[in-house]
Amino acid sequence: MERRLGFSFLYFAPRVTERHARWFERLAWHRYDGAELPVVGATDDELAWMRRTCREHGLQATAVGFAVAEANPLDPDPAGRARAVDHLATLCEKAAALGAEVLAGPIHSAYGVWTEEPPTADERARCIDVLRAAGEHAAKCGVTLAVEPLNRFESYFLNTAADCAALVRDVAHPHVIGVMDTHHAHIEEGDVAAAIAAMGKTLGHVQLSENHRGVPGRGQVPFDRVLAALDGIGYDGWLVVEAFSRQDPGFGSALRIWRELDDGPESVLAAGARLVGRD
Ligand SMILES: [Mn+2]
Repeated sequence: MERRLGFSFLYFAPRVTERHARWFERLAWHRYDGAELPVVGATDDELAWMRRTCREHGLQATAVGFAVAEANPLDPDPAGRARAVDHLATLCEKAAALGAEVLAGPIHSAYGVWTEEPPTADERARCIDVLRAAGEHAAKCGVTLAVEPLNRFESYFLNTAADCAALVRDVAHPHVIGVMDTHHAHIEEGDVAAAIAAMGKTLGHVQLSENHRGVPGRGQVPFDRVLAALDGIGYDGWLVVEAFSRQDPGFGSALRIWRELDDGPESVLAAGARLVGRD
């Protein structure tokens, strides 16, 4: 099965601008089908430029975003949850402005907000309501919301594939699907292939990322088993290579990348393409 292969521009920066122009050309050269582009801080002009640049190089866009503290889906205050629905609706509009059909990321809870307790049933119920309402906006925009579990050091709310699948089933909206990011899964799952099999049709978006977030294929993630498990469930969504770096030093530090993990962008692009036999 030939699946669409993407590359996350979060490798370069949290904000994609004209200074990243040459990397769109390089993605196309390495036979990627698409670019996963961050939308949270993106202006209308930046979104329009990214869309044009993707089109110029025959690339499709997917969008990546996250929930924020001032618009937290888990907020006990209904006004906060209303802001969360608005925030996710805005992200859907930005994704649509890119021509993206998927908006992926930790949209279930505010990134970097901790209660110092495990998730509660009330928080889960609030999240379900917010995602269902956001799913309506997503449908109007022609976008699907892809909910990404994170490892325990980045989220207390949604860590495992099983919890993600159960959440997606309970949201029960056709425009809300689950994500598997192999970096987080490497920390949280006992068996990544079994986790994929158990997600079944709730799995709608995949990010291929190493345990150390560096060059894919040079770490401990068993990508052959991951791809075979995806075959096993008939997965036909995107495979997005996600690696991080210190190309943008501030963003690298925010993501706790303290050393060089690769030999530069070309090696990461080539390794990502090689994972699926494109290079
Ligand atoms: Mn990810």
